[in-house]
Amino acid sequence: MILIKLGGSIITDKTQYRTFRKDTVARLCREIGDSEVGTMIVHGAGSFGHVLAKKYSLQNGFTYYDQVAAAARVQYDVRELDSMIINELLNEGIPAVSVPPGSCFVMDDGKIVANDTEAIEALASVGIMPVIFGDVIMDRKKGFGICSGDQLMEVMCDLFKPTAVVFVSDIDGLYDKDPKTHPDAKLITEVTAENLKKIDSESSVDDVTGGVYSKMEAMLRMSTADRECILVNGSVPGRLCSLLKGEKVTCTTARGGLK
Ligand code: IP8
Repeated sequence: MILIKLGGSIITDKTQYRTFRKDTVARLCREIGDSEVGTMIVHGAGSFGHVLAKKYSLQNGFTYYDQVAAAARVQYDVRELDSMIINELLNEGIPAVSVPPGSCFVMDDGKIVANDTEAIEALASVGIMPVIFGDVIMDRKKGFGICSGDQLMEVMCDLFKPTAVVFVSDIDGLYDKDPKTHPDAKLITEVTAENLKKIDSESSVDDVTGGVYSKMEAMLRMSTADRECILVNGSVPGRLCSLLKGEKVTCTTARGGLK
C-alpha cells in the first residue's frame, strides 16, 4: 500500500479562504484510481483550515474566548473540504470514508495520542479507505490545537506500514530556496539527513504548521532503508499516476531516515 498526502496547496488555493480546486482533485483521484495501486489518503486543510487558524492563533491552544467559535468553524470547514474530496474518490469507484481526527484522537501538548485506532483499522480491513485530514482537535494541555496532515501521515505510517509514502504538492520537489520567490532555486532530487542540514527553504504562503523544510524533516522520519518518501508535483497532469506505477518522474525522494 502507498500512503499519499494530498497537500493543502494542491487541493485548495491557500491564499483564498475556502477555495476548493475541484478539477485538480477530480483529476488526482482519477490518477490514483487509474494507477491500480493500493493507496490510502491523508489530506491537508489548505485555505479551509489555515486562514482562520492563523487569524485566531489556534496553533497556540486555547488562550482567549473568541477562539472557541473559530475552532468550531475550522472543524466545520475542513469537514466540508473532506466531503468534497471523498465525493471525488467515490466518483472514481474508490470506497472512501471520512475519519475526522478529533473523533478518534486527542493531542497532548501538540503530540497526537493515537491509542484508539480500532475504527480506522476495521475500515481498512474490509477494503474501505479511511480518509483522515489536518484539523483542529482537542489537546490535554492546550485545550485544543492544530493536528496537521503531516503528523497524521506519521500515525498512519506506523499503523499501516506502507511500502512508500508520497506527498503531493504544487511544486516539483524540494528546492534549495523557495522557488516561488527565487527564480534561481535548484531542485534537490534526493534528500538525506546529511543534505537537509544545508537547506534553507521557506514557504511563501502563511501556514500555521510550517513550510517545506519541516515537511521534508517529516518525510525523512517516515523514510527507512527500504521505504522512500517522495514529494511530487500534482499540478502536472499524469505525474502522480506515473509515479504510482513505478515510472521515473521529476520529484524529490527522501531516503534513509532522519538520523
Ligand atoms: O494542512 C493543518 O493541516 P495541514 C490543519 O496538513 C489546520 O498542515 C486546521 C490548519
